[in-house]
Amino acid sequence: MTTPATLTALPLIPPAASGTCDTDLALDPWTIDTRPGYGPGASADDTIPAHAPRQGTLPEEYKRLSEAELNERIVAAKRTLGERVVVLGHFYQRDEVVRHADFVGDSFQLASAATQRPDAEAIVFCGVHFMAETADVLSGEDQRVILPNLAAGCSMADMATIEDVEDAWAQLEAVYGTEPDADGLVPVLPVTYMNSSAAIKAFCGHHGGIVCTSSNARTVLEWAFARARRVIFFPDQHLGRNTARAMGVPLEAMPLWNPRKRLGGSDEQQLHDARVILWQGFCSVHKRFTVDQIEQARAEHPGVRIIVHPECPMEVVDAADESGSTDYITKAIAAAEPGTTFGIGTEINLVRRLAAQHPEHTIFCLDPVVCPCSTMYRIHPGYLAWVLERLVAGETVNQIRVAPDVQDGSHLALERMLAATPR
Ligand code: CIZ
Repeated sequence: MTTPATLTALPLIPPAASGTCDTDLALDPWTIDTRPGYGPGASADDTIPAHAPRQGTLPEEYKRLSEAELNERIVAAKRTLGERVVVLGHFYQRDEVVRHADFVGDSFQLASAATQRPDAEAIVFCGVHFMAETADVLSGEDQRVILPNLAAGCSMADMATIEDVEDAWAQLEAVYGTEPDADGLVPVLPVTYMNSSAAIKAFCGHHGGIVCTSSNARTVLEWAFARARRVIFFPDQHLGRNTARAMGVPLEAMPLWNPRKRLGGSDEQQLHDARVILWQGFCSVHKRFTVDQIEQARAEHPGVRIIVHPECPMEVVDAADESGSTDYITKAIAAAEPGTTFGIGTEINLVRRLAAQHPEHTIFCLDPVVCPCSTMYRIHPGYLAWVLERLVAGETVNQIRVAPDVQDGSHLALERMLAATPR
């Protein structure tokens, strides 16, 4: 995790890019707040659940302020609030927002950072909805977690609803029963990626299961296999598949679960043979990376070191030199010999920030088209200025509150993750 003291704003379109995936990226997020989709960027075409939170209107004055004016007002509000507020900025967030963050990191690092500031009354999470929920679960009872734009969801997290997960579980129990086998292993355990709703984390907590991040997915699967014959992995099929395959689980033992089909689309025998049942979710940013892009990068930059995120499809991970979480990518670049050329397969805001922070290397995004995370894009400095100035005025807007029973179950699943150790 880093502190962003020296960040400067970067232009939206880097010079090497060949265009953007969506002309709406030139619009301010409030112009799309009332539209039914996720907004411009990689997940624009995913289906947003009807119950997903929507942002109410942003007061007009914040829409009219220039970037410089917003910047000044955010700095002034933060100065007035002092230690009473902590601002968290995700790696995938735009630079005009990240420059105001007290901590920059991945979702779990940031949720943990919130616990290091028990004095802060308010935690302003410049990330997406599931991250703010995790911060609410881990932070103190009197702390309030604020998401500057409520419409900043996560299309991957939204691909696993609690209703569909409960339905899948009931079907699996009907197939497997609930009794441990002769080795003491239960038939199936639920494992969820951090990128899931608090309700799914709580489901895992209440059913003996666990949470994982992209940094510890292997350790967590080993933990689960020490207790269960098989796991069902929510919601990212790619992280689940890439991790399990690296552990030697054959692809035939990893059926995909389609919540719209009976038994997820498998038959009973396939489910009995399964080791990892993969929920059919995906990240729309990481799905864009291809083997062709990697081949082109190798042709144009001999010696290039290709690192992709494990949310990328399996053939992309196979074609890369390495795969790892945002934390892995950040550390690998920091530790490399000066003069290294990196082709990176993850979200564009992080890649461009790493390129700016490491002029000693050549760093580019494998996707030539600028297509940021459309839900991170929803957090604009206008919303940040608004929530901070409301705090100065003694009002909390956009608070994320996780219900007490969901908090308990999520906490349990997160605690199991923290206690899980590598074999
Ligand atoms: O956990 C996160 O913040 C994400 C989105 C991925 C990662 O690798 O850090």
